[in-house]
Amino acid sequence: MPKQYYLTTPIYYVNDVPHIGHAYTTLACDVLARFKRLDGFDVKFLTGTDEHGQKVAKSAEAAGVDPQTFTDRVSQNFRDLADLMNFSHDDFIRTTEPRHKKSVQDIWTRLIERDEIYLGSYAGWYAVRDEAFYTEDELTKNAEGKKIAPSGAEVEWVEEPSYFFRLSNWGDKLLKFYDEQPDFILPQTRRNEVTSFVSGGLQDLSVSRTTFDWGIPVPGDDKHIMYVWLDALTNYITGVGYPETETGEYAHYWPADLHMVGKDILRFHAVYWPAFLMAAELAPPKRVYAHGWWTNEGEKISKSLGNIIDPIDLVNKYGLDQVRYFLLREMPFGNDGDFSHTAIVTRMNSELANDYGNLAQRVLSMINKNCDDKVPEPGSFTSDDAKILDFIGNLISGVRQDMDRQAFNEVLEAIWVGVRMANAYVDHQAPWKLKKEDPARMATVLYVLAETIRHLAILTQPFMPDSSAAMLEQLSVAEDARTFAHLGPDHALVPGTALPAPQGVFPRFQEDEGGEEGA
Ligand code: ME8
Repeated sequence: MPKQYYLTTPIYYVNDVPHIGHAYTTLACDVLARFKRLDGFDVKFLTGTDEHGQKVAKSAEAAGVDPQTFTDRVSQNFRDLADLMNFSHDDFIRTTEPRHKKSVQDIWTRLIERDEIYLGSYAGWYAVRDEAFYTEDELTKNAEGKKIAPSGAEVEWVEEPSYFFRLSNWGDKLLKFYDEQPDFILPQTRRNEVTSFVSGGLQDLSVSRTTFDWGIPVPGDDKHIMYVWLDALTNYITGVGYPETETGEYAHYWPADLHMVGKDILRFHAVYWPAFLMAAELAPPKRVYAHGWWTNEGEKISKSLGNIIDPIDLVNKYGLDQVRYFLLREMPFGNDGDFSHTAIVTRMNSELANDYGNLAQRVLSMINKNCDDKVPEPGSFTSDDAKILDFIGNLISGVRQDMDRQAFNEVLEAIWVGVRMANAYVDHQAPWKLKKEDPARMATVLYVLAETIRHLAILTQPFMPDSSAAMLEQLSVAEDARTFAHLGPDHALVPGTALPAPQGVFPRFQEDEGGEEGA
């Protein structure tokens, strides 16, 4: 039986068009989902949109349309982005769907039944931008003298009847839980942030609002709608068929293996969400990974600065797999990083076009010209041949460990050690010289290289699905022979197999023409 792996992205607010930050989080999940599928796991990958709350209601009002029409439109932009980026999610959830309303009302009822929610009234600060409550001592003032939250969002005073979740009861249990599951919050630095917040003492959390109505009504008291974060977080169990827990997808996939989020929303995922679940007597997820923040040429990305990076523009300019590669290669996952034109062009041209693309192009052209368009027949392997074949055949074990820590940049770095080793091997063996001197040895060298490229292309599939497929097609590797179970010598290329005409896969970016040049 394959082992299951359930991973999720945040569900994005439909107040705005998608930008590079949204594409980044979902890309990381997509790469992980593809990796796990190739590694034999039964994967469920969920993404979607967060459509209720005051922030979305205000955006709809500003756009002059009713919230449902507005959310239908903006949610579609996120699905279009997913198609553009070649994301392989298994489900796209919208919090306005009936299945989700049913799920949220059910978790609410479970919390009421367990006396984890009580009716009171809230008087305090609220930031619509963050959809979050703040205490006075968390606030500072901005240049205009307005009170702001640590995120920079302006706050407003709110006074209304409200239901509260007894979060104050959960501090010790959460600390015990973090202790028992040391990898629950990654990276480790973020874990310390959360534990010190929880150790500082937790207050009960307001979980309903009464001053607007764009949300899911509280069962039995429909003057109240549920706090948008309780609504939104519950999507992760709606996605696996909750409230049905005994059979079906919930029984199969829950608890989730990974909630991938940005560092801005860690507290909601690592404090509130496990507390809600434990209070409802449901299992908490296994891991929350909070990644870092992208800036644009050194500046914070914001609508008001007018420097939003549109993924559509990036893909049109640089190419899809180039963008996918760059985003996960450029910055150590977990850290903040800066997007710049120079950085992406440098990576495209040096690592993709020169190192990897040229390697494949050189080898495949030599095979095409000198080996009758067929996988060459190797003779016996020298120690140099065995060394590279052995290295490349075993890369997966380290890569698998890096992937399980979400160290995407390290995975790529490890694969590129293989790429550089292959380039050094070509230069050293100089097959073009062997053509006259020792054609049998040339065939062996080209075979070793073709086998090396087969491995590299199988390993790069999660990051660059289309380009890797194009490379595997050029080696006539069948579609059902491209999983990680096909790595190693047992599934090696069969000498004599006919190969199609070689084609460049990774073009160089040509600055002067402002576009791409065929390789
Ligand atoms: O917070 N760099 O939705 P949201 C990297 N609806 N990642 C970025 C980024 C940047 N500059 N900007 C945004 C919400 N992100 C809630 C989530 S989940 C139950 C509810 C990514 O539309 C990052 O993943 O504001 C961040 O956490 C997320 O977008 C916030 O998306």
